[in-house]
Amino acid sequence: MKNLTLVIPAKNEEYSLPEVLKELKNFNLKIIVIIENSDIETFNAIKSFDIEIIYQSGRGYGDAIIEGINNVKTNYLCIFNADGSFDPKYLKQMLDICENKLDFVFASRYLIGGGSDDDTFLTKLGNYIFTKIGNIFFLIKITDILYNYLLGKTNSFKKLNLISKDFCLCVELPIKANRNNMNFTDIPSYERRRIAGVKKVNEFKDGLKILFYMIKSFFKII
Ligand SMILES: Nc1nc2c(ncn2[C@@H]2O[C@H](COP(=O)(O)OP(=O)(O)O)[C@@H](O)[C@H]2O)c(=O)[nH]1
Ligand SMILES: [Mg+2]
Repeated sequence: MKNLTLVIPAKNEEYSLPEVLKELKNFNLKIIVIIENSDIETFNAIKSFDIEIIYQSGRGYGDAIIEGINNVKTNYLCIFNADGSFDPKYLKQMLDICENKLDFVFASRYLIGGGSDDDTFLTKLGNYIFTKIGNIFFLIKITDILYNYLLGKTNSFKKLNLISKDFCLCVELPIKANRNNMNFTDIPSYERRRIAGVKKVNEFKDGLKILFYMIKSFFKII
């Protein structure tokens, strides 16, 4: 998969990310990891791997992904997590489905054949609600709006002009893809438990931010 780059935002992932990178060694693809410059532990844990490490100039999950996307040189890229929850066995299938036909392929935990060992009651509920809002108010035909495990054409990602520095990026992306009449689909995917460390998403704070983002976006204030 020489034409694919993984964009991996990472924050305090010194225990998980080396395991993730070891697993990815068999896949023959390019990897960009984006970290804050204060995150010395993660840097030290991954500096011996054959990857590109970028220090983000801003802060936040979305900010890291945007900086990563801007540095991709291959035709395809995939947003990938540093915590071990994304299974790379889906990458080839996602690339095959996407190549020459679609702008994006989203992985979904909620299609038959998918699932999760990492979902809590709250994240599952939140995801259900936000996915439904996406389906009903934005006519987005995907089944797992917050997972943000997606592969697509690098040019299509760049065309979206993403601006969210935080977890709102997860909804900004499909909303803008739909508004730009881009073509996408989703496939079932199983989410594994994170290897170590703690989740960075705060169900309430980030959930509210995402809700406000969707309301503003619906009324085209953003
Ligand atoms: N660079 C950077 N990475 C982040 C930030 N917040 C989360 N991440 C990374 O984004 C990915 C998803 O975050 P995670 O805590 O696992 O949230 P989840 O989506 O609920 O599983 C992980 O690889 C995190 O290390 C951030 O502020 N900056
Ligand atoms: Mg995670």
